Formats: sequence, C-alpha cells, structure tokens
Amino acid sequence: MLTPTHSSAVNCGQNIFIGENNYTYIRSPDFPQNYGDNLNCEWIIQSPPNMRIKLTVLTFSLESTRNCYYDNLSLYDGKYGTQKWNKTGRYCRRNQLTTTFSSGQFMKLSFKTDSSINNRGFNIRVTAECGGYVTGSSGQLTSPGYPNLYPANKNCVWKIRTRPSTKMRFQFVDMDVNSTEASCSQDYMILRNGDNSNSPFFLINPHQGSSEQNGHLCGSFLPAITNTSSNLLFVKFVSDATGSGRGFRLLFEEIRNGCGGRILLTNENSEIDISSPNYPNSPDPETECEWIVHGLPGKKVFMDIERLDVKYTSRCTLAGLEVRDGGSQYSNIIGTYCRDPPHTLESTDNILYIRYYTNSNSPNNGFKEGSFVFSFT
Ligand SMILES: [Ca+2]
Ligand SMILES: [Ca+2]
Repeated sequence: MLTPTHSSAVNCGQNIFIGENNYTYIRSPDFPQNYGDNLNCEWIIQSPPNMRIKLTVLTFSLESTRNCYYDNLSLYDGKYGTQKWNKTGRYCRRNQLTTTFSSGQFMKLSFKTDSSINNRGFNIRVTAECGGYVTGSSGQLTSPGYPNLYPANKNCVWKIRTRPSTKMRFQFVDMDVNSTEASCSQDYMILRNGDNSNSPFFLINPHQGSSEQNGHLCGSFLPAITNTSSNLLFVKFVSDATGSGRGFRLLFEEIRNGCGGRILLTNENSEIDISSPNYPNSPDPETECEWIVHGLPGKKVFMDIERLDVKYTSRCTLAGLEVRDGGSQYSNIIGTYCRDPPHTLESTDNILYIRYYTNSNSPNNGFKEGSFVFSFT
C-alpha cells in the first residue's frame, strides 16, 4: 500500500512534502558510508493538512559525546502545526533518538558535524499519520482518505486551534461512521471542549437521548452546530477492524470573544475603562486582545494603569501589556510591562496601541492569569 516518494535518499538538506500513504527516508550524506566533516544540513518536512509527521529511526550512529556538542542531529517541532519552531532535542548517542511525532504539519531536522571523527550517520523513515494540531481562523477536518472509505484500525487525535482570545463554531457537513448507533462502540468520534483528553465531552449525539449520551458520535445524522468555550477543540476518530464508511467532514471557524477593539474618545466620552476579559477574574487560557485608542485631533491619549497582575517573566515572554505610540503593532514601542508598570503613559499624537496577552495554553497549569484596569483622560 505504501509507495516511495523518492527512489534514493535525499541529500544534505531539503524541503520534503510527505503525502498520505507515502514514505521517504532522511539519511546523513553518503549513508551507509561515513558522513563528512563540517556538515550543516537542514531538512524541513511538511505533511498534508490534518496529518502529522512520524519519524522512525532505523540507524543512528554519530560521534557520541555527553552533550552532543561535536556531531548532532537536532529536531524542531512546528508549534501548533505552524512553522514556528520549538527545539525538541539534540541527539548524538545510540538509542537516544526514538520514534518521534510532530505536533502538526511541520518538522525540521538539523545535522551538524565538526572537523574530525565521523560515523555511519543516520537513516530515518518519514511517514505521515492522521492527527496533530490544525491551526487557522477557519478550516476543515476530514477522516483519513475522505471521501473514500476510511481505513480499519485508525486512532486519530486532532487538536484544532483558532487564534488566541477567540472561540470556535464547528459544524459537521458529512458524517458516515460505521457503528451500532445506540452506543457507538465500533467506529466512533469523540469531541472535547478543550485541547486534551481530560477536557469535557461534547454531548451532541443526535441518536442518543440526554441520559444516554456517552460522548461518542457515529452514524449518519449530523450533530447540531456547536460552539467551544475557548479557541481549542479536541477531536478523536477511532475505527475498528471491520466495517467502514465515508467518515466525516467537519468545518470550523473562529468567533470573536469580545475583547479588544477600537475606542474613540470624544469630548462627551473622554474617559473609558478597559480591562482584560473576565476582570477581576482570570481570562481564558491563551488570551490576546488588541485595542486601538483614538483621541480627539491634536490631543494626546493618556493611559493610567490602575492595576497590573500578570505572570512575570523576564522580557514578559509569557504574559504582559504592550503599549505602542501609534495605531498598529508596528508603531514605536512605549513599553512592554509584566510587573511594576509606570502609572501613566501617553501618546505623542492622538493614537495609542495596546496589546494584552497571556501564553498559558492550559487552564490547569497553576499560574495566576493577569488582570488589569486602566483608563484614559
Ligand atoms: Ca565529528
Ligand atoms: Ca469499523
């Protein structure tokens, strides 16, 4: 069933697209002979939407040192299915690198060697598997092989993610999942309100009465259009050994959460309080809001920060309040604050850009989300 996408090994670095039901290999240069000195190779791998990348390590033999400083293979995962790289590891020792999945559609491998002592290198098989992060302001998710019959024995987990500070509306437009409809125990789907296997079920099975809902979906009747309570949706699809169907097609789109926006200050309305969502309670995880505040022509915009309480990190990487002297994210920065902000800030002209953000992706991670209030005069 699998067909090779390349007849021979790819060389020192390449962009690779790995399709469904295909495979290829990433090999160190000259494999199975020893690799050379002073190499710097980079491979970027992309899988189809709704799939993630699987690396299976067949051979791995580098100059082996404690911290892998001399020769190494580094792996980078594309965060949330994008090409924002998260370094996941640096490897050089035998058995140190095992079967690895990307979190979404993208992965990067970087191979570096120094000027002495070489080994055979590596031979890694690359395939695409169902599941992973699906990121976008809207999009669709389909079962493997859709609209053809889905394969047996699949277990796919997707995490759909729209932009921070939005919620999501999702809708099934096709569903043909082969199971006994009452219990959905053969082939089924599970949807959860969040991004992990502990998030609460969506109990939206149209075949099941309210007391029978078990979190499983199957059959051919479409569940109602539903909203999530954050920007995250967990979707699982399971098929057993026999009996199949077309599967499903699910559409999603983000809906605004009501944070941020444009504010016009006028003579009658010269002071406005704004705050983080849910203030004085914590906002949803991974909240991001932008405000653009316009003053009257020729008048400055003042901003009083009455209270700022966000998770402190150096450079405010996790959370903060960013203020810019102008009307966009590219305007000159006035400051980014996550502790002890100045009491008053002011614009040069009559416009101020304000961004509030937190990068906590789990509501249960134990840190206190920020809250603040400020006003303009
Ligand atoms: Ca070396
Ligand atoms: Ca089945």
